[in-house]
Amino acid sequence: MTMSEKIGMSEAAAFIKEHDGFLILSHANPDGDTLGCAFALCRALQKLGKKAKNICADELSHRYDFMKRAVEKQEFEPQTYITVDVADTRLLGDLEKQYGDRIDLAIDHHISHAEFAKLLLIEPHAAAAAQTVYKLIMELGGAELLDEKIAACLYTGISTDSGCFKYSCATAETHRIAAELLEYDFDHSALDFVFFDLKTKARIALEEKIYHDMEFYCGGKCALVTLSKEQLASVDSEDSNGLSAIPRMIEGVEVGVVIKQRGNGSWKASLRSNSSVDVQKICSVFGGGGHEKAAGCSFGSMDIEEIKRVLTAEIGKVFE
Ligand SMILES: [Mn+2]
Repeated sequence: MTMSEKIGMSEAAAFIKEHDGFLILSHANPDGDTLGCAFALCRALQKLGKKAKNICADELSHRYDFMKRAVEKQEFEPQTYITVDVADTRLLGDLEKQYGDRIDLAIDHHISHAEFAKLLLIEPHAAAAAQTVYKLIMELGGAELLDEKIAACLYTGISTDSGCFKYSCATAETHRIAAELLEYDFDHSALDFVFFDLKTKARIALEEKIYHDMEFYCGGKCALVTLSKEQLASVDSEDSNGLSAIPRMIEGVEVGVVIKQRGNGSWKASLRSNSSVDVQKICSVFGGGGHEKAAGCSFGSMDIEEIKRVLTAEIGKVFE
């Protein structure tokens, strides 16, 4: 077990300048933040004359093609390992075994960050890890290093993690960084359309099912929906992202819960809070984690009725 050291922006920049051969790792079931960070940092490092590439355990949706085009394909033996937006090595998926214990620098914004890397650049109040990567890139090369491709990647990270700037995690700093990014020439409106408005027919059918099957607990303060692996089979993983936001859109609901079944039969619950309820705390009871207003936990292959019972009982405690 290596000791982790928390560092600041200038130390992280110094570390990067002293090293080379970077492999940047994103979390499995990737989202706009982990990929936006990885591709933006990769491009910035390549522009600094470093060898850099990034990987993810899972395949990327075509929505991220513009990010792929931002980096050059480089072949080399990695020497320096950086994770972006990865709260725990478990979230690396199939990459955990090979890389989990050799991460040099973790750049993250999760309160529940597991401190697995030698160096930690953690900003727990950032709406997205992309905010931290933005500051790191500015530290490395300033506004000249940043360009429209890096800006588009970072903007996507920030917009997707903040629900298009709607979530309470979107602070003045979030908006200031986004404003700086918008100085570069990329079509943010087209990105927002693709990431927030555009839906496949399979996704619409799944949403229909969610509204139909919604259950209410805690006197209507908790809305819950379960999605079996059969129900999820019709959509790809990209289409099943963001479903967790749906139950909490109902008036009177303070905690929204979506429990999805994985291909192997195990269940994963995603909790979203509309109020002062700290769902990170609730999920930690079941070994999970995340943020105050968005968190998750896993239940293995337990009986779904039992999962619903223990989870809603725990949620009910905060309303007592
Ligand atoms: Mn994130």
